[in-house]
Amino acid sequence: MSELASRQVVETVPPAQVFPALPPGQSFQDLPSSDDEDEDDQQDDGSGPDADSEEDRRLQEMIDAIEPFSDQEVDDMIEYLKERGLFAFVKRYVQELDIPLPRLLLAFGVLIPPETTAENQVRILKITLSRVLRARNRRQDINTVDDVVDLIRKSKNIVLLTGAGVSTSCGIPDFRSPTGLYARLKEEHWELDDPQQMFDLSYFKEKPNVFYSFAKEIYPSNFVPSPCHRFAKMLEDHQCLLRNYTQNIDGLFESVGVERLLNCHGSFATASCLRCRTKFPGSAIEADVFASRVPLCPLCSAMDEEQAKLAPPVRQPPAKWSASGKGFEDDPEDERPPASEWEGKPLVKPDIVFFGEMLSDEFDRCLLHDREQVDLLIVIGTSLRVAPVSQLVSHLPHSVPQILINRDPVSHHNFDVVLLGDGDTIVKHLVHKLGSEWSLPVPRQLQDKPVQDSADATAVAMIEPERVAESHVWLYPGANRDHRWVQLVQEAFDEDSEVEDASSSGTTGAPTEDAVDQKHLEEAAPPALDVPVPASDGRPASRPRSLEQDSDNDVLGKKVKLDA
Ligand code: CNA
Repeated sequence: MSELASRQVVETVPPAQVFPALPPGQSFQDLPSSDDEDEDDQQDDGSGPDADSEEDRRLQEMIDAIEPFSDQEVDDMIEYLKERGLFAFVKRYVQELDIPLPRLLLAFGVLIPPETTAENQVRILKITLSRVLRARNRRQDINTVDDVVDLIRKSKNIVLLTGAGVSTSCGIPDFRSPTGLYARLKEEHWELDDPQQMFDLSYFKEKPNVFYSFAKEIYPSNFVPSPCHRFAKMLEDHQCLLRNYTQNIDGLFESVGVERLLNCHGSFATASCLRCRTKFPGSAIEADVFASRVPLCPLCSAMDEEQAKLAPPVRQPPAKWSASGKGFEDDPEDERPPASEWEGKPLVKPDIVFFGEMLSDEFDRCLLHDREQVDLLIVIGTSLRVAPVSQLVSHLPHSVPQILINRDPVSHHNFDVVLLGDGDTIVKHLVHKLGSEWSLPVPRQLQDKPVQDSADATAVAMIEPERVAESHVWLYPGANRDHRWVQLVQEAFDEDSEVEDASSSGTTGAPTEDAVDQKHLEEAAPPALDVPVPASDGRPASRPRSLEQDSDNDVLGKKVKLDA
């Protein structure tokens, strides 16, 4: 049976039980979109400078009414949140210590009007904590390729987070690379306003033919797993893979035998009727996929036919016709033509998660369990732009080392070591450095063919990644070295060394490595919401600072897939 059917149940507390104080029917997942926040924020009350100072006075009064936390207490809270996670934080500070939300929010620099409803307070708390979680600080003690090799060698519970980039060398395009699906869909003039519509549930219901005229390109077939897939299997064989969270739907990790696998976005292994929800094996729609045909549910279709045969022919009672003759007077709905030729048809869709669909609860369960075990995170081949999977990196304890292996930088998150370049080359280089006890398993597709690996071995041994200045960023063949983020790192570290030189001759004022992190975060930071931020003693800053925009506004799974 499929991966979807074989759910692994991990004993842990589901989020709903951690938030009993939530108003009934509410969830931490029904936050407003960033657009809503924008609207709220940008409403101009038409006030001038006088109104501004009046507003400042009002804010000051509100702040004075709240007992402030000390700097140390705020630091401890942030530390607790980043290490123990959002649910543990809420349990401790909201439920056990019973701190009123306005006071807690003020500690994080957010002042809310007294009339804010309980429901909105919870909503704002969730946004605020998520933002704190997203600002991970780099570990300064992990910088080099050798550090990465040491970490792999000694870690017992590695979490892998993988994306489309691990399968591009197998011939399956990713979404966002210059040769990826989005670029192609734009070029090839599909009837799409936006390439994401190809994977949008509402669009699918309206025009399933568009998806099915394309699906064969990503349908798992005779692809051979890449060295990145084999790397996951190697970690599993060495008993140090806690779980591979993959966003991929191509079945290649299964094909190489990885078992500790979570298909976060589902897979083609099964398909379901959108009307009666019957699940079919993926093979049932395979012929349709390759023939670019929309599969319909055989059960519903048979029932429809049966009903059509049994139903007496519809007789239009002339007395009820409208004067215009366009439809029944008492049922204007009948005048509506079907929205599309597919409306009402029992469409079958592969069980891959489209934009607009929930992820399986298993994502939450696994993440809640794994965050307590993980000792190393390796992210390979993903732009980290699809929530909620992209948020996994923020929800693991922040002190756990995080490594990125990718062609392009991921500038909205701080990894400890960034290995940029072709993923296959990088993992082969790491395996080479790990030593003779480690090797990539040969996939069954290659077992009876001469393996290129031995020829590769010499080439791999020769690889010397290039370090970007004295930073934690290393460039391998295939790296997008022209990316602005790489240049920023280079500049910041060049300045750093210049200032070091200068300071040895008496000058001061170096941008530190932190400055790079800050710089690139600012670069990637979306527009801001004006929210008052107090100074650390709880007093307001002269002008409110901002919360960064929360485009994916989720905390822990069970959420629509959004492209940030
Ligand atoms: P993405 O947004 O297209 O990002 C892919 C990332 O991989 C980019 O940052 C590239 O720099 C990087 N990359 C591409 N090729 C390589 C390479 N050879 N070596 C190293 N890095 C490389 O895709 P994401 O995975 O981040 O987005 C998640 C989407 C993509 C999920 O919803 C998937 O279902 C979806 N998707 C999956 C597949 C697949 O299953 N193979 C294919 C296309 C899209």
